[in-house]
Amino acid sequence: MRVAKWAGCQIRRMAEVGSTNREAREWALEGAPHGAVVVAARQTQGRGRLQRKWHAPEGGLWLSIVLRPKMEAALFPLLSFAAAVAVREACEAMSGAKARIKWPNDVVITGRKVSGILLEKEGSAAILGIGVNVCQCETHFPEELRERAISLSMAGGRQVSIDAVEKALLLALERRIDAWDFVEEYAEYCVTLRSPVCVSDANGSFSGFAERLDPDGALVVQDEQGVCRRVLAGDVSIRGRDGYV
Ligand code: BT5
Repeated sequence: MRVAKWAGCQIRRMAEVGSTNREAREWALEGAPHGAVVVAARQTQGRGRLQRKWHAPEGGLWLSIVLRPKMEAALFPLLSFAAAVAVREACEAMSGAKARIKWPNDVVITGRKVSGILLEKEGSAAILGIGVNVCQCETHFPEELRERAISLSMAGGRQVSIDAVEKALLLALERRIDAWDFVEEYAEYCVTLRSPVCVSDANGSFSGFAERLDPDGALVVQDEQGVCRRVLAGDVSIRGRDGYV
């Protein structure tokens, strides 16, 4: 099997951490190379976007990778789109179930979230945090997530190995970042595009139709008055009209 060249060139494995993103940020400050990875068996303070919590007990792949890509900082946000494409591919390959992307970078199977991605900046480096539910069963999720979360083992009806997901994911990620050609693949698998959505942020919410992606990853949503509005990842929460996806 092919292995990644730089993704995972150095790996710190931990039994428990607060957040792998925090560990990776600290390592980046100390000079971690491009591709350095922190993996933890469990996180006690896993983080999502917008100060949200990420539930990360044993049973999932919780990793953060330090990236020092040679590109303008303005393009950094696109790294999370590259990651979504890579995670989707790895999830589908490992579970055998169809995996899709919910804008900006959730990966979902049968409408439930199997993976989340958190991109942060640390000086000239990017810290890309990826969480994938791998072998949890339904009762391992807290009550409020049970209807909305899924693991690869649940989706595929078979045991999936966390190590195998890690290898497949690092390889897929490296390929997308090196080739920088993930936009079409993203659009092909994104269930948010060309569908009705409800967008909310700190100032309120509106309904509309997700028309397309701008080159910087912004979602262009036509509101009910026919006005096209650019929606930026990081600022908003987005739902399908009839539920999570
Ligand atoms: C995300 O945020 O989806 C980004 C999650 C990133 C997690 C990784 S794990 C490794 C690295 N270290 C960290 O500390 N974080 C990263 P967001 O789009 O804001 O979604 C958060 C929401 O997802 C929560 O409010 C819950 O509704 C839901 N959620 C939490 N834990 C979940 C889980 N294990 N599976 C599915 N959904 C979950």
